[in-house]
Amino acid sequence: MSTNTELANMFQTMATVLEISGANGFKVNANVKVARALEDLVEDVGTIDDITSIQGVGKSSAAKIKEYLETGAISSYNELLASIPPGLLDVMKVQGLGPKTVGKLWKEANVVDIASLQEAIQDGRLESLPRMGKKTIQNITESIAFLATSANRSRIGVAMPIAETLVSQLQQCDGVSNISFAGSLRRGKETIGDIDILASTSEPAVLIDAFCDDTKVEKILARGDTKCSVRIQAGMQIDLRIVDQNAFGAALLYFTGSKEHNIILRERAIAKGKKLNEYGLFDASSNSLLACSTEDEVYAALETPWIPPELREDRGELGCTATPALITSKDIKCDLHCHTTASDGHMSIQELAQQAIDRGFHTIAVTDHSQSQGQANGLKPDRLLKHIEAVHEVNEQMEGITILAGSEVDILPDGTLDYDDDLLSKLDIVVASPHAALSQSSEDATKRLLKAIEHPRVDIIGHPTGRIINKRKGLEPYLPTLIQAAKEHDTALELNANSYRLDLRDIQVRAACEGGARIAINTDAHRPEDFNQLKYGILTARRGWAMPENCINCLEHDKLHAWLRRNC
Ligand code: DGT
Ligand code: CA
Ligand code: CA
Ligand code: ZN
Repeated sequence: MSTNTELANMFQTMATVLEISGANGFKVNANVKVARALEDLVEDVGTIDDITSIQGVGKSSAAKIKEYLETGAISSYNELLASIPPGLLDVMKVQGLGPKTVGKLWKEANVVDIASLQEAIQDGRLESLPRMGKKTIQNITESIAFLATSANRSRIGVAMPIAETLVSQLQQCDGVSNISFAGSLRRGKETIGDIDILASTSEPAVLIDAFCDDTKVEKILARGDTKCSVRIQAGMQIDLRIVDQNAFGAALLYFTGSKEHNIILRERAIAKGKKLNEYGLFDASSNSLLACSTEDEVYAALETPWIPPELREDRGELGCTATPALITSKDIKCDLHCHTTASDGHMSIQELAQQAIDRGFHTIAVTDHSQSQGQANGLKPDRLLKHIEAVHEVNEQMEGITILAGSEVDILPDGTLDYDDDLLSKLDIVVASPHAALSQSSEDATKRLLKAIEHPRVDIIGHPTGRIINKRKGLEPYLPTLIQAAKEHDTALELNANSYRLDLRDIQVRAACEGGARIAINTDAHRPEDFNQLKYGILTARRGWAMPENCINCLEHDKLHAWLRRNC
């Protein structure tokens, strides 16, 4: 974490603690402002001479920042944190509980942590408080359960860059012949418990030193000759294992998992008079090592096609007679859900189009937010009409790309859309997404999404459930009904590639593809770097067994544009 981010988090925490304690709004806001200013700062705060010159940072905050830069701590931060029960910050993570409510729960119902919150729910203390209806308490209960299942797992978007950087650094160490990450990360799961790295080297000591001395390492948990575990600043654990070069394939297979996939493979080995473990594949009678320097060799020796890591979940993959031809990043030829500065994006239409050209896309869709998204600067009808014109103008000017004038139109809670049909018919593409009322009942959610799927002007349902990984459960519609309707009306269901969303999720993607509905893999880019999130969408699509023919972003230019006109 950068110093700027660390400090920003501390100021945000101070604001939260102050608000929980009932401090006046002015003090709270001052800290929030400093946190924002630090987050937006381009240069490292440590290189700035006069900290008060940063917009939004007053004298007393500047003194705190200085104290941190000099001593690594802020005494008033520690005092403030000590002024409330430490467990209250966990209570803050419960969806729907803001600092003011948490303060009330603390002072009026003796809630000091998640456990006492649960007690207060059970013994009825919570219900006796004002504004704590049955529905609210039900939501709190569900959110606590959700938090428990997501505890200590990092989003793949956090874990992947850490692992990729580390692997490419360690690769440079003398003697390393093979190195790869394994585990759930290699399988492309949406959340990662810990990062597993596997290597073969003639100089184990060099590699282990480099691993343990890495600047990101906060604590060495275990350090042996062939196995090390560390915890890094981001709070994640990383395991490094050094294995024999001749058995790298078997080790990679073992440590990629999943455990359930491995169990079936081991049974298959036994049935063939062999023995499979992390050290290799052996002949059961002679105990001699069989060829297993690559995974391919191990699978081949078990008369099984190589299974892509994303499928290794014991979901039928070991019944395959050939390696499934899953979708890859190279198959993606367009992005159909992106934002510009017209709503809450940070790119102009030109910049967005240039990003698409740089990525070799034939088409890019400009889909800014619709009018009810006030906080995202959603477009009122008159602004949308002008925006459509502006997009078409840029499309005329720029060579080598088709730019679609679209919209990400809100699906309102009752399933109606945020623009009227006349306006919708002026758009080249419509992505309809739910943003509000995301805790409505399953039944209502199904009706709501169904109505949007059936709408002749809708091309894609954007992030269909609205879930946010580790934060918000989102809608829980009855999927088979939606998939059937999506197939009938040829409306695509999005797999939003942003690693906070990955919505639809892997098993839902699989159900959609098997049910004959088409998916759309879009980045929902707001900034240039968001396009790099595509890989998480691809990993999730592969986990959902998606092939290029299941995805509209794989269509060639003319086929895509014919599809967009299918209801005209
Ligand atoms: P995670 O870290 O919770 O996201 O999930 P994984 O799958 O990375 O699990 P992890 O880190 O505990 O272990 C990495 C791999 O090592 C796992 O996918 C399969 C293999 N493995 C670990 N323990 C066992 C075991 O007891 N039996 C078998 N067959 N494989 C194991
Ligand atoms: Ca792992
Ligand atoms: Ca592990
Ligand atoms: Zn969007």
